[in-house]
Amino acid sequence: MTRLSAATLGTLPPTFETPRYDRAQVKTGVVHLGLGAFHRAHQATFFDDALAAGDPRWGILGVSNRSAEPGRSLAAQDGLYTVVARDGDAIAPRVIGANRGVMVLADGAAPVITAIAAPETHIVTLTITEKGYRQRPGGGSLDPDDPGIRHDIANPQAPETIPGLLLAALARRKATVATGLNVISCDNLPANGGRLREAVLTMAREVDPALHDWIAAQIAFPSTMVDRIVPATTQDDIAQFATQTGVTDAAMVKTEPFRQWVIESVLTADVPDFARFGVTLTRDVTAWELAKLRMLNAAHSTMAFCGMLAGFAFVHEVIATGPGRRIVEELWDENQTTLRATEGLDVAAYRAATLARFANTALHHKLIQIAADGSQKVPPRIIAPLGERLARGMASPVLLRALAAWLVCLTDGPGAARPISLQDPRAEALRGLMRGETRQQVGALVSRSGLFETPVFGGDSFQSALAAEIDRLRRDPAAALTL
Ligand code: CS2
Repeated sequence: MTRLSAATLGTLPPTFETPRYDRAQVKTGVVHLGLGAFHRAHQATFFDDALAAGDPRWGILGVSNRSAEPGRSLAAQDGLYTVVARDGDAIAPRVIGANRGVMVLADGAAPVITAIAAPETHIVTLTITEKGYRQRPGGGSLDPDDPGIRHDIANPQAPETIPGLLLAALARRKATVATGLNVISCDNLPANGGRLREAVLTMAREVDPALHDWIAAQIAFPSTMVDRIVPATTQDDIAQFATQTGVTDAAMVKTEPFRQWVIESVLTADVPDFARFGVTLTRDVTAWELAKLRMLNAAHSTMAFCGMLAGFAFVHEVIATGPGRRIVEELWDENQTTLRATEGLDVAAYRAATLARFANTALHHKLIQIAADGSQKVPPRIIAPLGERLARGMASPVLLRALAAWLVCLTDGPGAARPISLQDPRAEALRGLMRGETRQQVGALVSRSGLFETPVFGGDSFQSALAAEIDRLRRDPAAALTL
């Protein structure tokens, strides 16, 4: 058995793709905030492409929020790890050499601030999940009442939130190198870059108006669409990979062959030649974001909530059933009416490709993983298109089903027919609103959760229909996928 490291790199089986560049020459041009599996399987592969193309500026300093992992296992392997793309029985292992070190934010923000302000840093990428943006409950803008945001405005030198960290780092950059920077959000929320910019500028306005103006002029916050399915890698995956290849890699990430990155073409300063590595640069990223959120992500969430109620555990199991496939297709029929056309986006082809990706039996993508953080994910994926269709007088039985299934999963704890325990920062608050008989629960939720921003949800016919759907699912969760 070979343990992946710099010393063993030359001895890996020929099926392994390995870094074709001199790692000793690589500089740190990227600071990534939120060092999880998604970043390592997505953005890092594009920067690794840039290194392989002979541009040594794009090594990555990874910053993890709290966890000392994956820093520990990466350090033990000289920063190397394998991205294992699986499709059915086929695997394509690619060793990524772009990582130049790991910091843990919980150990102190100061070194991260220094790294972001360093002259050779040109890009900050972020995967901090929807929660990290500290938006108002329904999304859309910074929540000025968020305790972390209030803290950071009062103590800009000692930030607790990511927008606050960026602000502190940009203040340092302005005072030192004074050169521009690209801050590239890679999270699944609409107008992700625009929202991050608004969050940082809102805080800057309070803290230092001159800094606000400098950031507004010098720092690019492109919005992006990112796509690669990266289920949590398990110890079993690591063991199976070792058996298949003879290589042990404690930091490997499993994923699918597909990857996609669309970046709004507002980049400033130095960036890799992104287009050469398959990245789409466009002025119109919104159309792509909507397609991703309302087709792929909305289908994921629908399969997760309905699939769990019906007793399934994995995406590929749901999509292998007639009702599972049908609910996804009909959801797409509904949500497709809310998309925007843009050059290069072929929705029919996107649907077909996404269906095939869901059917990949090698991923073992857990429904419970997708179902987490519904309070952050359901508004852009389900509630927003539902509201748009409602405003146009269109019935949306599948969106309604998905919403009801989420609420049933969220509220029916131990003792229910199928107890499900969802991770969600707002779970307690939402459960607190859902008391009394179902129609009352729905009324309280719509008026007081902040999740239903537009007045279209105020009508009795919508609320009664949602209540009826919730009752039906509580009575017969096994039928949750059946339309
Ligand atoms: C998933 C996404 O967990 C989830 O919410 O829908 O992580 C999804 O796998 C990615 O967005 C795919 O690019």
